[in-house]
Amino acid sequence: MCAKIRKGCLASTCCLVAAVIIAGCAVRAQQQYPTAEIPTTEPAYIAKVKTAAPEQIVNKASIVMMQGGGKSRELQAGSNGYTCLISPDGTPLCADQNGMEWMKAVGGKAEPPDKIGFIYMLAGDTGATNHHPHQRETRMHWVQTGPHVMIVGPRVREMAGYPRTLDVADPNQPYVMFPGTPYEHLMLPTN
Ligand SMILES: [Cu+2]
Repeated sequence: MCAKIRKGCLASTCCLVAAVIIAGCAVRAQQQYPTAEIPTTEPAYIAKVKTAAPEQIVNKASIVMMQGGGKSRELQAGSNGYTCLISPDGTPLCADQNGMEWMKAVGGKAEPPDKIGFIYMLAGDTGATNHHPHQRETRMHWVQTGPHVMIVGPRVREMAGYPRTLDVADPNQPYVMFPGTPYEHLMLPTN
């Protein structure tokens, strides 16, 4: 809708109403991405985690807070097989068991297990360098994605027909992140 209004505004006489709506669009555009902050208090941490997945999933998931030295503390015990947390880059997420194994492999620079995993990131992410997960500081091939889910694991390569370019043309459409690396996975926008 925002793009449509902007187009119409350029094509005709630009009015104050359209300007106000466009300003509103800009605010919403910023809100589709989470901040890099990792809250240090439990209530704030849990509140941010809750933006990662549907309420009924988070309510029955294990919620963990990363501590120093690769340790984590469980803030909520889970019963549905999902684990929710805030990643070191500030992105809140909920992952199934295989999704967690995959993320540990990425974090530990290890080969991911030959499994398929699923991860919710319904708050969007804080951005990534699409050529490699361990070279984020280069800001090369930078891509930031709004609310999405991810299918991860080496077997995702069997899902054909998704763009595999380093520079993502449109992150509002499904695409492959980290193409050609052991960590390539599918990014599927949800709105
Ligand atoms: Cu993601």
